[in-house]
Amino acid sequence: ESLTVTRDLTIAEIRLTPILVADPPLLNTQGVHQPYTPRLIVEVVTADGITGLGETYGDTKYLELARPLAERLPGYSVMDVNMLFSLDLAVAEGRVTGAVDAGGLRGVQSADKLRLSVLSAFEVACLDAQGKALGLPVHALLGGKVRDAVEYSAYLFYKWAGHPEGVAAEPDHWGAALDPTQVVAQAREFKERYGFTSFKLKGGVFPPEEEIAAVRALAEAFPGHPLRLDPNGAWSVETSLKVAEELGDVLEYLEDPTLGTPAMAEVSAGTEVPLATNMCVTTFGEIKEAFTKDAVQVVLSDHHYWGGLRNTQHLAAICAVFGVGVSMHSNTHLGISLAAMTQVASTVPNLHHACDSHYPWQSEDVLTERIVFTDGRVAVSDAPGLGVELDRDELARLHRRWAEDDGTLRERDDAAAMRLGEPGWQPPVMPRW
Ligand code: GKR
Ligand code: MG
Repeated sequence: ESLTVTRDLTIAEIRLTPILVADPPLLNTQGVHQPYTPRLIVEVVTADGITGLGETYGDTKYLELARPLAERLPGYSVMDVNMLFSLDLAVAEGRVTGAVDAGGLRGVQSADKLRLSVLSAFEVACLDAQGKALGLPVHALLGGKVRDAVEYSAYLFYKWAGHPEGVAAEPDHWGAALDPTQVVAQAREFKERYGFTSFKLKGGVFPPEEEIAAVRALAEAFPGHPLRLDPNGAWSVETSLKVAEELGDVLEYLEDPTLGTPAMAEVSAGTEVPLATNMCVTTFGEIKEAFTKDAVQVVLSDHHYWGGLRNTQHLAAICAVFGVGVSMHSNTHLGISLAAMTQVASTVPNLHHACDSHYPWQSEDVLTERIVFTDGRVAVSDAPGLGVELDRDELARLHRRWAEDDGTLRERDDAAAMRLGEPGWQPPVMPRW
């Protein structure tokens, strides 16, 4: 059957919808998740009425970049993805300040990274529209899938039972997780509900001995299951090496034990435990130093800040050349991002570690059907585009929540959320331990 495209692929309209999505009180080294997290939903509409979907961070700084971009794109084709990345967006030079990146959980905060985080949502939306126009899944546009399902790991968090008293929030059923027994109970529920067989624990919350005990408890409860611990750089080199020694027999990898490539390289030189990162290698410019110093053995892409699905493939190719592993980490996100992760992950031959996803923590989504994990995997959709459909009522409801917010929740700020429970709390000076 020949493929004939008779549709007009010109971009007629871009719709940007900032939303606030419910988020449980998940703890990390920078504080705790706010009850609602901002996300931005991007719709690229073609002259023929095809709508492509994208999703990215929704803090004001991202919105401010997305708006002028949205005005410039009508008239271009959804096929013009390379052009999209060459558009000169007016981003402030130098480092971006402020809480926009949740206080440093995702590495260097540069203007270019901000630009790429916004562009990625437009790239994904264009790919979704292309796929819908051609009747092809996004993975086919990326060269085709090499697997039919993508494996994810359970993403375990220390958490409070609920957001602080008096703070408007959606309740969640997960309960508290503040010690090894509760962490194991959380892991068990993840396994029962979604079939995950590998586990990542977000650390950097309690002193290392307590987190070591939690990982040990997981190893005992789930023998042979791959385990990771990610303190987001909260430890010194010395502490990192101690943790590596104590948990070396059960860890698949340690994720960002310490901050910065030189310190990661020191840890790497002193242990056989592989190190993974989504903090010291977060841009193409950071690769050379890290790989030359053998600072990391696995790079975790985030297609948002790496600049989309094609850049994620470029990253994977570079990692392959250097014999460095590649996988993906996540932030609070909805189904459009999960669909995009799954599509690109299905095309990466050298993806040998389960990706992690926050998705099970999100009780809300803007899709008509939630994406399902079976045996810890998401089946790779072969439907046109990303294979997902927007639930306009939910989108409108979550947008109303954003519109009605007094501005306090429009910027993700985990430290501010922490202060509501513990007045005066400040993010620790790193390394904390
Ligand atoms: O959502 O608390 C969180 C995570 O700590 C997230 O912000 C990180 O970027 O999941 C990420 C990670 O792997 O470091
Ligand atoms: Mg991480």
